Amino acid sequence: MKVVYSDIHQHHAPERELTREGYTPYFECPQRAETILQALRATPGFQIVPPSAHPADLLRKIHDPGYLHFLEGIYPAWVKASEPASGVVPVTFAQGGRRPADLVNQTGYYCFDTTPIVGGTYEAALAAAHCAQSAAELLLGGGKAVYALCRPPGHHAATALCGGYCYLNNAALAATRLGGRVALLDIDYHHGNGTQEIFYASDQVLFLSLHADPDHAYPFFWGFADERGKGKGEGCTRNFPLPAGTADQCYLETLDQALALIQSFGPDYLVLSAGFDLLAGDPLGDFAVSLEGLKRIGEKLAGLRLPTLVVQEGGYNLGKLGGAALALLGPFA
Ligand code: SP5
Ligand code: ZN
Repeated sequence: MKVVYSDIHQHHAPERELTREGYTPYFECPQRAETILQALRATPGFQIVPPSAHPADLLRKIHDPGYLHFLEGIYPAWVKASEPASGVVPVTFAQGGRRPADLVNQTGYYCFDTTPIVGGTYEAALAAAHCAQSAAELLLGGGKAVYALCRPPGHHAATALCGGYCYLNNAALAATRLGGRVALLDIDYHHGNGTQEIFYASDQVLFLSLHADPDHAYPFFWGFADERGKGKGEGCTRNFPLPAGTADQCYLETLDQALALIQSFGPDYLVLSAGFDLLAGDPLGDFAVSLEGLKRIGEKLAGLRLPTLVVQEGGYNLGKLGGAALALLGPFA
């Protein structure tokens, strides 16, 4: 199986994030991708390839031009305005209000939480987007399964919003590049609110997400079961909120419901937003899914026999990420 990876992600390394506990170390760290890469390198059957360069046209199909302009220019503008060089962090949020003219003041207009933007963030997010896009092209070229080892992740990034460690929506880019009918299944512990928003009115992308109930878990405001799409996309978004402590049996039974919906949709491709924070012991999660359970997830998905693009999302237990990638991808290799 081909693994698309770029080491440019290393330039995105915020030293801290603002959480309820104050400033805490940044969970979404470069070692996440490196430990996964190491595990794949040490295992026969995986071929690591760099992304090929791409024009930015595809980005503009899913992201707002003003948002892309902000992401690209905010860090230098922020530093030039004598704001802290440790990173761009919003403290006021637009909540539907108007966009300010000044880039620095636009911060709370294009962010839904305190996810920081540092020097290197845009470059890394762009490289991750290119990994997803290149993976889509490998699949279009006849690959059966391709893995985009993206960092930073993307599923919380919406048309014109960053947040949840995400800036550009890698999985949405891949689905858009693939074209045709795409089933986009999100198994990250957190709801993929960005992906949901991007495809909410689409009948070409079936978005399904299994995640912690937003009633008690981040991102809190989206991912409830009655969010099902709108317009011609009505019914093409399906959410499966799950309780704290969800373990293999409950998870796999819920997954079966999602798989039945995928089969009746009849997609040309499967895109999987793969977050390993669904595993027991994740510092940001409270599920109890085992590595064996994750392997069963991989087997069930491989059993759909669809050309499949796996996109890396979250997962923060550094000791488990390598084994998690092998467990999920093994059945496809
Ligand atoms: C891609 C992804 O998985 N994004 C998740 C973003 C979650 N952000 C919330 C961070 C809250 C940190 N709270 C630390 C609690 C430690 N017990
Ligand atoms: Zn997550």
